[in-house]
Amino acid sequence: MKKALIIGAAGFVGQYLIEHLKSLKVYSITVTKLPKDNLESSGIEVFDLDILNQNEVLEILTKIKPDYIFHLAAQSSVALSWENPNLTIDINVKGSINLLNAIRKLDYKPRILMIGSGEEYGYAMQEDIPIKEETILRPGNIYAASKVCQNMIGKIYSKAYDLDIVMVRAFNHVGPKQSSTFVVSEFCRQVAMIEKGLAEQTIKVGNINVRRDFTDVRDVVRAYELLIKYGNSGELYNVGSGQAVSIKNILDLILSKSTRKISICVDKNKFRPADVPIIQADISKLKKTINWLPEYSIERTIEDTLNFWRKNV
Ligand code: A2R
Repeated sequence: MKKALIIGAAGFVGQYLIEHLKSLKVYSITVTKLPKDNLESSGIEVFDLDILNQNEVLEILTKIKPDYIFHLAAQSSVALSWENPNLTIDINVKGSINLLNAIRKLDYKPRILMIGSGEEYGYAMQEDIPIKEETILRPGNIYAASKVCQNMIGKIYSKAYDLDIVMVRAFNHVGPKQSSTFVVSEFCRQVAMIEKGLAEQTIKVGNINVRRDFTDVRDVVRAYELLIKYGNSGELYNVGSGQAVSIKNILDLILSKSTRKISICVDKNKFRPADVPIIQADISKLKKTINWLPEYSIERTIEDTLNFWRKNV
């Protein structure tokens, strides 16, 4: 049985990855979470770990000796990255360096999957859409810049120290249980509140003209498990649906599933200092390497996310 370690497992993706690995029945699973986080899951070993603590990182790796490490720990919010750039750089860049330095000290080579972001491409040229892995990076926010840096360091460490690293640029992922700091989850939450009579029948939106590439989190974790097994060492893969949908289209879809008539109100406070107009992945490299395609339609994802909030507001 392979030993899988998930770092940052209490987050959105981590919880789905745990369930996916369990369902495959070929892994012994260890996960880490921050002390303040809750993580309920039977049949797995759970440790507290702040990735900023270099000694703790080495201790856990030495103890577990994982074959595979899924590095999910991050400050993952673009909005928060504007408010707190230092924290974003600390966790995403310094945290990743702590992990890679600890791996260098081991007497064997685990394989690590490092998760970057489609945001790294930023202001891609029209002719670069859909975006291939080798496209020039033009990050448009602090979170994106931190992930560019993380993946560059991953590439450098893999070459310089011969570490077994596979890197990902994950485009927007969505699904039930996602924090409402992310747009699709927030719209579903607002609709669920309205349906329960807990909010006015108006939904507040920011810039809904931008187009993004959305993938269901359950498809994303399937891709991660295949990539850690079959991805090429030192290489980077886009993980997305390959389609770009406007936030407005998503909102229309959510509203069409609501039992109430809801109006839209543009709230300038929800606009970001800068917004990239379109992000869409070219996923041919991913498809060729792991023979993967998304299985969840955007309609299904929205329905499940809306139902999650209907039960949880
Ligand atoms: O801040 P929290 O309590 O949500 O904890 C997050 C955790 N985390 C840390 N773990 C260890 N040491 C730290 N210093 C530290 N700071 C934060 O990482 C959270 O539980 C987890 C990241 O999960 P999410 O924010 O829910 O991100 P998600 O959507 O699961 O994305 C996974 C990866 C990230 O690298 C994203 O940047 C990328 O996929 O899109």
